Amino acid sequence: MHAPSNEDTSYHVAFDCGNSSFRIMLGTFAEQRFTVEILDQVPNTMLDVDGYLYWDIGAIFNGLKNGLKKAYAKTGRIDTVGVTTWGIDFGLLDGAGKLVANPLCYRNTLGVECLAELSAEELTFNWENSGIQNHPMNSLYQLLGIRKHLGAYLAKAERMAFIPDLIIYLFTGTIASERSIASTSQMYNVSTDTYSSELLQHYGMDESFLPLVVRHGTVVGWLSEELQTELGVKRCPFICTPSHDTASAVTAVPTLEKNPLFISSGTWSLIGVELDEPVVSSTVEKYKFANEAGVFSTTTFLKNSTGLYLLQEVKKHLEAKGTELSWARIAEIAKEQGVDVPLFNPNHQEIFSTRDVYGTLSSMLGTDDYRTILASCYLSLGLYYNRVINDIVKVTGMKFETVHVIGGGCRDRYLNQLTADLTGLLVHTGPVEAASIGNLSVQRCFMKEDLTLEEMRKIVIDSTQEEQETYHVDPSNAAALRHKMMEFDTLFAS
Ligand code: LFR
Repeated sequence: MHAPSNEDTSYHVAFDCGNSSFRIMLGTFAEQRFTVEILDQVPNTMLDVDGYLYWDIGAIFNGLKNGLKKAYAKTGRIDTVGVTTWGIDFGLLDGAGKLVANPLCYRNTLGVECLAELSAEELTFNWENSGIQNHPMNSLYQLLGIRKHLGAYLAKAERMAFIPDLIIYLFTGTIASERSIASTSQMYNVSTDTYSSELLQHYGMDESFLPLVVRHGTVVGWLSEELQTELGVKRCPFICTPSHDTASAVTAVPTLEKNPLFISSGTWSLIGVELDEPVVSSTVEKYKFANEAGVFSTTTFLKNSTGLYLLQEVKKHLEAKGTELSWARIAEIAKEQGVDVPLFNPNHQEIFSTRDVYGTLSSMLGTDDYRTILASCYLSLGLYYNRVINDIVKVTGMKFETVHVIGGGCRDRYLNQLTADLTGLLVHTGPVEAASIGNLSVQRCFMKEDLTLEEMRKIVIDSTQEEQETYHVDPSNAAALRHKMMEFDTLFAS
């Protein structure tokens, strides 16, 4: 065990990288509580090169370096660092350890065609050997798409590193991964907790191409000497944490109940339940759930849904047209419009692949009135949450009283209330910074090797008490919503 420094306070940094921005968070741990501060928030942008979208990893690295420097200047000591990012995407490295190109973004449709060509048997084979639902953006299908369309790019590559692995590599020189991010690739078998040799063999891939998976709580590497000099920051360890943001966020669900039901709400909404074991059955395959790997040995059994991306894109469109709306005003407009609005499936393939979300929504909904479009986005999202929660109940046989909404999206009071009214559940919200707090909690294993998930959640509960809220069902809307639920179901009947 590593002794904490002579004082009782320790300082931890979480790099929390999302699709729309990345943040450098400082977690100060004292008296069994974390105080979390955002030191920097930098917009994350995609680069459009020759029709493909790439992440600007150099800009991310620079922003994170500045943040680390800031944290050190503030505290004079950094005990540990952890990284958490969106899932699926990866960088390719050549034999000399140099990036072949910027990492491609999952919003490219590279995997769509490859997935469409697979037979039903092959799709089942891929599901059974991973426990992850077949989706064109999964790293497996992106790699097949790269092989087909960007062969030269792949020919130079000797290994891959998922985005958080890549970030840790740039800081420490060590390449390693962990189970939560590896599971988003669909090349990891969540039942055996190793990469799937069956899948790799089937698609002619070598395991040495993939980053080695190490255990949560262990040290991945130390800040490189070069960066210690460049940044004037003392040597500090980078800890293996759940580096997929969903897994970090679920670590911070503020409850001690077993199998909590959650919605991790951000650009994406991940609707699921924490389980002790994956469930890889034909029923689950049919309902298209994924058994993503969570913190330690847990499973985050979930469905990926487009989330606040819809509102982000409408907001962006309106800004480009000269209408600036705050988030509070957006929610207010949607609420004013009410629930008598047209509906759409938020996970329609067209919405995933288009670069003009507003235009696509407008033609799907048959209106160009942005107020109606906003209200449709809220209601359709809430209805989708309800549908998925009903499916979770169906396939797991579990019963729930509460759904925990965590992450930035839980600031949206109108969406929280709609979620309560539609699901009939208590909606418990917070923490907003779930991914960072979950990540920081696992970093504490460096100080206390045998820290349990329950102990971490006690820390989270105590650290975030003031921001937690509960929403109760408001029965006044019940009849209108029931009608909308039936209408929504017809969108899925085929
Ligand atoms: C959420 C998330 C989802 C993944 C999507 C794209 O932030 O990580 O789990 O499906 O982003 O990577």
